[in-house]
Amino acid sequence: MIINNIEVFVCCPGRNFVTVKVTTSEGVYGVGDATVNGREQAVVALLEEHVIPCLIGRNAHDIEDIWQYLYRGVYWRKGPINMAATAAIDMALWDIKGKVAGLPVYQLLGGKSRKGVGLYAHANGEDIEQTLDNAQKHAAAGFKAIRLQSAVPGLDVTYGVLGDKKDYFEMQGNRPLPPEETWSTQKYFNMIVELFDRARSRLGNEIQLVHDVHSRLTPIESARLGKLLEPYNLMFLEDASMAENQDNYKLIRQHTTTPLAIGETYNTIWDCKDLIQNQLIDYIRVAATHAGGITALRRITDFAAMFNVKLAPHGAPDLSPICFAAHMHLNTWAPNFGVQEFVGFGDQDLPQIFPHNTEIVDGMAYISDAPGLGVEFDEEAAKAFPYKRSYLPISRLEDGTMWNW
Ligand code: GCO
Ligand code: MG
Repeated sequence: MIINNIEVFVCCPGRNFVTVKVTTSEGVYGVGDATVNGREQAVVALLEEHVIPCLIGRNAHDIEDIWQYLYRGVYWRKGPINMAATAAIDMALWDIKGKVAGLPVYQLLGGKSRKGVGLYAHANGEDIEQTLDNAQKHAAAGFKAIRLQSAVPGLDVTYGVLGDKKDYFEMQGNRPLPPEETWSTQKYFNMIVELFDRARSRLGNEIQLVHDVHSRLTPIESARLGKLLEPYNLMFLEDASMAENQDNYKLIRQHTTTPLAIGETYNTIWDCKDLIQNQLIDYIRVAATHAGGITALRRITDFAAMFNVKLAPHGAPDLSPICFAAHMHLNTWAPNFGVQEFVGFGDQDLPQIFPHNTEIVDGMAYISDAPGLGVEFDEEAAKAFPYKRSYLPISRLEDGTMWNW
């Protein structure tokens, strides 16, 4: 089972996706997701020039050794570009191993820990009323957990909000330069408590509520927010603050019992180690694509289990259905699974390029028993959607100071 070819594809069905295909001497192939939003071609260059030449001729079954080769064997370790390249190869190798064994990847990880995977849907709106209308639609469709993001009055755009207040979902494949947005913590605080207060009145106490602060607050502001939201019993508050300095979360934790989640930008177990072992968070939100693939996430998940931290993988639309499939296998196996973020499977272009059989019923996802990852990549269909340079927005305070987007 020798690796004899590795190809990299970039397509843009609304947004850019970087897909890796590893083919073996027996003709069995596997696919992996290497998408880093706004930095797609950097991963392509790394793969083509520096990673792929080292892997041709190796045994495709040596997943762990190849992972170590790409991590330990590289002097310039870690980082999103490097770890996304490693991740895509790793996913493709698990896909191959599953196909050869005739088993879905979750069986190789240890089998099922649950019947299905609980999802949280996104509700957003141009005002609180519209956000809650959308949340009610998700609840009526069976979702038990819902993320609420509402436009901040007085700001032109708000993270996570669609329509006229559009932010990151729309036009993703058509931003040749980064759009600029304004942030005001004061204006945000004037809206956010009312959002959750009215959410509990409208939606009742059964629905789990999630909110993404998207790192806009300082640690003491996050602590205050967590405290203000305690009466509304959130499932978690996500990215309350940046955590390059992991001690930030000590400060937040001292002040609030609102559960905390972080990790979508993390690339290795080292980025989450202090937060997990000091029990400063409740959910770890790493993505298989950005933190080194299935091999790495399995290790992070086991480590997190020792400290009552649950796995809640990132599920934004810039992660391809291949990454979603990798998460489905991890979530189906992980004894300490929490919840999976879910934004739908896109319009018909996406399912046509990445066909799969995951079923969604009543806010739960059920994995298919197809061998490997259970997701395909249709190279021909992808050709109709060529790469377009596109950036995420950047954020500034009202006086023009650069801020965290
Ligand atoms: C989420 C994330 C996304 C990111 C996006 C950036 O919780 O879903 O915060 O919305 O902003 O993935 O590429
Ligand atoms: Mg997030």
